This record gives sequence, C-alpha cells and structure tokens, in this order.
Amino acid sequence: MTNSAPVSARRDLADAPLLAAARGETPRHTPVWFMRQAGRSLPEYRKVREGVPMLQSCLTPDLVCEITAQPVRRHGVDAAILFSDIVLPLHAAGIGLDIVAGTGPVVAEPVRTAADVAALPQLAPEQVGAVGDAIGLLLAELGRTPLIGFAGAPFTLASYLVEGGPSRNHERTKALMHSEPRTWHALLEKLADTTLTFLQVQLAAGVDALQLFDSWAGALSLRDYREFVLPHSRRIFESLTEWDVPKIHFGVGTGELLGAMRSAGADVVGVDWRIPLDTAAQRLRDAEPGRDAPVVQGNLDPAVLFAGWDAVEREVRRILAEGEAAGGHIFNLGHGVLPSTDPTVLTRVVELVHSITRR
Ligand code: 1CP
Repeated sequence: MTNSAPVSARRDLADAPLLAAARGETPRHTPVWFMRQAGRSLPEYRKVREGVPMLQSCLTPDLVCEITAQPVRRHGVDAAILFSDIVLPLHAAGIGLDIVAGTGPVVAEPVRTAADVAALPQLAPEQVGAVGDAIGLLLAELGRTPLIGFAGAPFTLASYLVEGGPSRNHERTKALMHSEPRTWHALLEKLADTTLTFLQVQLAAGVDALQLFDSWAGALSLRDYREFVLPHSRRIFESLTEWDVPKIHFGVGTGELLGAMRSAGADVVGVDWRIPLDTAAQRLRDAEPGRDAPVVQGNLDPAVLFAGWDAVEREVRRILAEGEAAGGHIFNLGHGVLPSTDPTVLTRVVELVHSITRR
C-alpha cells in the first residue's frame, strides 16, 4: 500500500489538545480520554450491541461509528478511539477465533508449532475495508475531535494465538519463545505484518493518532522483551514513520520496559497505575538521554473510580501534578474502563481535568 494519496483526507486538527500534547507542545488544557471508553460501561452501548456479536459489530461501519462517538458525546473526552478489537484483523484474515462474552478472545486452533506458524494467513487490506469505511463515517461525525486508531502489538496477539485465549501466566507463549526462537520470531514477523496492514488501512482512511497495545508485555523481563519482542514492535513503528501522526505505545505492568517501549519508535508512552508518571518520565529520559522530553499517558487506577468522588478527585489531582512534573501528559486510566464503572464518574473526571488544567 502507498502512503501518498490518502494523506489529504486527514483533517487539520493542529490545535486539538491531544495532538498538541503528543507533539510535546502546551495544549489549552490537558487532554483526557479513557482506554475502553466505548463499550460495556455505557447503557447506550449495550442497547445498540443487543443481539449483534462483537466481531460482527466491528465490521459494521454505521455501528462502529455510533459506538465510537458515544463516549465523545457523553463525556466530552478529547479523543475518540475506534471501536474495534486487537483480534479483529486476525479474524478478518481468516483465523478461526471468536470473542466470547465474559471471557474474551478464544482461538479455535491455537498456534504452537512451526507448521502452525507457516499456515497462518496474512491480512489483506480489503479484508478490513469495513474498518476504513467506518473511519470515513467517523471523520464526518466527530467534528474537531481526533480519532485514535489502534492495533495489538505482536507479543500480545501471539499470546492469544499460542495460549488459545486469555492467559494469566503466558506459559505456552514463553515456552515457545525460549524453546523454539526461530518459530517464535517467524510468528512475530507474521503478526507484525498483519498489524502493519491493519494500521495502514486506518491511517489511509484518516485516523489522527494511533495506539499500539502491547497489553501483556509487562509479563516479560526487560531482557526477554528486548530479544523476543522489541525488534518486531520497532519494525511496525519504523514502517509508519512517513505517517505524521502521534504514535502511542501502551502496556500493563511495564514499569521496567518503558524505555525500551519508547525506543521502539513511540512518541507517547502509556503508563499503568503502578508507577508514578514523573518516575516513568525520568526512566524514559534516562533510557534515551539524547531524545526530546518524553510525553506520558495515564495513569488513574480504573478501580479507584469505585472509591467515591473524594478519592477520585484526590487521585486525579495527584496524577495531574505528577504529569506536570513529567513534562508532556495525556490523562487516561492506567488500563481500560471496567465494565461496571459508573459512567457519570468518568464524565466528572473529564470536567475536573479540564477545569484544573485550563490555560
Ligand atoms: O461483547 C463485548 O462487549 C465484548 C467486550 C469487548 C469490547 C467492548 C472486547 C472483548 N473488546 C472490546 C472493544 C475494544 N477492545 C476496544 C474498544 C475501543 C475502546 O477502547 O473504547 C479496544 C481498544 C480493545 C482492545 C483490546 N482487546 C485489548 C487491548 C486493550 C486492553 O484492554 O489491554 C485487548 C487485550 C483485547 C482483548 C479483549 N477483547 C475483549 C476482551 C474482554 C479482551 C481482554 C480479554 C483478556 O483479559 O485477555
């Protein structure tokens, strides 16, 4: 796919707080959005999803457009994130998997041998054409709110494929990595290609920023991350440098990996609640002393949203102060919105972040 023609489709949102913050500039207020803001915490989401399987929803452009826009309308967040899933491109490529309510992605035939890896189909752009169509609808719908596209990073996708579903310890994945490194690298190379194709379709359709989710990378030591994962995630970022949009790299429990994750080529590093943002930023500076000041995203513990407003406000203020000390900051949770979260608390968090940081 070429990168040239469709760039003109991109909206000029230079003053949007999310994009200014991601570029290291001073936005008019600290931008705020929430991972998993579209979805199960919203009654309007549950209503439109009734009777439509998850993967089918992700391939139905008007439904994707509606669900993606819902949290923007309700909360006034500074960005929309495309309603989709990290396993969608695997499904679209023809890999047998389903998203099972209450469990998550379940793979019909887990990938565990060199022959399994060789037989994995690759994604063709037209197989996710519906996602491009949904983005086209969204650019008209969202006005001046940036749209974040996303994909799963090769390690996190590999974990679902090798384990066959969600995993606590990733033991089969790590066993493959250490016992058959060539098969492992072949698998990650294929997954990186699929992720790249999925992101290029989104970029060509006009997304304003993107986030690479390596949600489960925090299960790895820095040594293993560097050897078995980083080269593949880096290839993804490097292949996208021509697209002048901010690129965010996020994982859970990645306090020890932050420097490596930025060095993959990210402009913004997502941080979970286990490490203060100013400490995270210091680690990023120490890891790459020659680079521009880091921009961090995070990191309110999603469980704190259940603790009553006084606790929420206290934590939001602490995080904003630590974000200020960090340098550039995009406010978010440290991981996704939990399904039973009261959405009115999320709206109040947006209002609070905006009112405290308005410049
Ligand atoms: O029927 C349903 O409603 C299914 C629930 C659901 C939803 C709403 C799943 C299944 N995925 C999604 C949407 C989704 N997935 C979004 C929507 C946009 C938004 O953020 O508002 C995004 C960004 C994702 C990405 C995703 N899927 C990640 C990375 C983010 C993260 O949470 O770390 C991961 C790990 C997945 C896998 C997945 N899909 C669904 C579930 C329940 C899971 C996690 C399962 C597990 O614990 O391993």
